[in-house]
Amino acid sequence: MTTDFARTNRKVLVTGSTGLLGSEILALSPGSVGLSSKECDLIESNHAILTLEDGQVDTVIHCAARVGGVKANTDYVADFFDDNVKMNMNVLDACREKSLKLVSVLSTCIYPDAPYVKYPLTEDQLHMGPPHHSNFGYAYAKRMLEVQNRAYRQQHGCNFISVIPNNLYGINDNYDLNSGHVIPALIRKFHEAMIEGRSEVIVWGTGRPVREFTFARDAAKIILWLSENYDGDEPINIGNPDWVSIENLSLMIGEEIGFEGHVKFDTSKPDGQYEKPSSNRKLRSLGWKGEYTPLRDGLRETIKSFADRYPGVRGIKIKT
Ligand code: GFB
Repeated sequence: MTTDFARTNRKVLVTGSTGLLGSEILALSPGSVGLSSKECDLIESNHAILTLEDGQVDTVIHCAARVGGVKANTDYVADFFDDNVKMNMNVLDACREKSLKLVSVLSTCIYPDAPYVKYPLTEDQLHMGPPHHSNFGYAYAKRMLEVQNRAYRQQHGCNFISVIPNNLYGINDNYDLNSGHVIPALIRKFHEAMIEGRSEVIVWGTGRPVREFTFARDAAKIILWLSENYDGDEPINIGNPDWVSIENLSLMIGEEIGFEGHVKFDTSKPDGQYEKPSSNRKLRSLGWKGEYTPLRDGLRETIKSFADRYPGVRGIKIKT
C-alpha cells in the first residue's frame, strides 16, 4: 500500500479532464492522459478509449458527466439522466473491451433522502430509497453506474470501483449563475456586487440547508490513492465530513471577498435537499491518512483564482 497520499504508479486516462475534478487529477498525475469532451463526446462515442495503444493506459478515472447545481438538475432532469447513462454505457463498454481498471465518480446527492436513511450516510444505504426530487434524473443515472460497475465485475471480472464525493468546489469551476453550484455562484455574485458598488447580494432559498464541501484537489488526491490501493466492489465515500449552513457559507464568502453589504434570501429559488451528511469511516479504515483543506482556506484559494482569471468580472467565459 502506497503511503504517498497523492501519487499513483498506474497509467491513467482521465475523462472530463478539463472539468473541476478532472483537471485537478491531471495536474496531480503528470504523464496521465486527459480526455476532454472536445476531443471525444462520450455521449456519442468511446472511440478515444478503444483506440488507445495497448499498455498506454491501465486505468480510466471517469470524471466526465453532465453536472450542475440544484436548478439545472431540476430544469433538465431528463437530459441529466440521458447524457450520463449514455456516457457511462460507452465508457464501461470500452474499459471492459480494453481490460482497463475503472474508477467511477458518483456524488452524495444520489443517496436516498430522509426519511429513508440514517445519517451520516454510509455506503450500504445507497439503494435504500428514492433520492431527493430536485435531482432524481442525475441521481438514478449515477446509481445505475454503481450497479453497472458491479454487474461488469460479476459477469466479466472487470476491476471497476465507485467513489462518492460530496459537494466539490475549487479552481476550475463553472461560474454560470443558472447551471453552476452555490460556491462559484456566490463568489461571482459578491465580486459583481463589489465592482458595481451594490450593497445587496441575492442568495437562493432560505439559507437553512446545510452542505459538506470538499476542495476538488483533496478529492483528486484520494481518488488517485484509491486507484492504486482499492479493488473492492463496494462504493467508497471520500468527502470532507465538515458541514456548514448556506447562510454561514454566504457570510464566509462575503467576508473573504471584503463585501460590507448584506445578503437577501430569495425563497422563490429552490433550497434543494436539506442535508446529505456522509461518513468517510470506510475510507479511513482502508488506510487513508490524508488531511482535508479547511473550507475557509479552500475558499481563499478559489476566490483568488477567480479574481486572477476574471479581473473585471465582466466578460466571464461561461462553461455551459
Ligand atoms: O450547489 P447547489 O446548487 O447544489 O446548491 P445541491 C446548494 C445550496 O445552495 C442549495 C443554495 O440549498 C441552494 O438553494 N444556494 C444559494 C445556491 N444561493 C445559490 C446560488 O446562487 N446558486 C446555487 N446553485 N445554489 C446538487 C445536485 O445539489 O449537488 C447535483 O443537484 C450534484 O446533482 C451537486 O450532486 C453536488 O447541493 O443543492
